[in-house]
Amino acid sequence: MSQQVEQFFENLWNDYIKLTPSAAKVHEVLGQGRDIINDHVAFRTFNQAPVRLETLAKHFEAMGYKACGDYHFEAKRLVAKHYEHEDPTLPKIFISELLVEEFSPELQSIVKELVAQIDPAAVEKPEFLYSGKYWQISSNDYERLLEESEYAAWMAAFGFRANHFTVNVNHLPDFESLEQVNATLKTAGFRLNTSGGEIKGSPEVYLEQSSTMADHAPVRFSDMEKVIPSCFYEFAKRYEIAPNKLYTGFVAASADKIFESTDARASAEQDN
Ligand code: OOG
Ligand code: NI
Repeated sequence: MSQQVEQFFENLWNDYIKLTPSAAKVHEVLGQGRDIINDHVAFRTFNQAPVRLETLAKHFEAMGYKACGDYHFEAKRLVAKHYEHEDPTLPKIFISELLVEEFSPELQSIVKELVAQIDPAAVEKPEFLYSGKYWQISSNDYERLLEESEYAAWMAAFGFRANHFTVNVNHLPDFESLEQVNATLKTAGFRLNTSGGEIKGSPEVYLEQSSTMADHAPVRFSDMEKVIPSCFYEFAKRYEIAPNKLYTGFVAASADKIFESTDARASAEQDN
């Protein structure tokens, strides 16, 4: 791995843990001092120039990543792609984008106003991928987005950065199963995303996934500060699709539920 690529992932991680302090605790609890290998990192964006999925992906293609899978989430009005690198120590990359034109004119106009504030030259630098947001947004507009799309509201509040990292459970020496990982996390006080069940997927689809509910972080809106869900940690166990060959793709039905890890309304339901 080149030093530049290594530095990129280190910067991405450092930005992520600022908003996700529990990530350090996840490493402590699951790694017990040993390095954790990440299966993938996920990014979110809008399908609007200059920040379309394909434009952001160019940074990964320049690092040697190749486009591998396409996904569509009809109810959430999102599409996604995943990228893989031939260096097995590098995480896969999952990038989704919101299909803005499928929402109300009001949502479209709020989002377009945000995106218009981005200098297209900024997007051309790899640092863009952990540079946060380029706009001011009122708490009212945030709430308005939240009514239609939790994803749009998250993007408006946090901008461009890793949405989550994902522990590669196959590489955790002390854990045989995802159940065991989940039980250890719950004992340590973590709250897991239970949408679609604690474990999404199965050996039959060659991938099992779980995730924490997002941490909470203070966000400065133009009129006030609010504490809202920020980023989460995911856990993935992969199964062999052929002898000695693990499945490397994603599972749309499972991913659909993982998106809800930043949804405070889903977590409020869990509390009831
Ligand atoms: C992405 C959710 C999907 C996965 O691994 O299936 C996902 C997101 O929440 O932005 O990460
Ligand atoms: Ni993920």
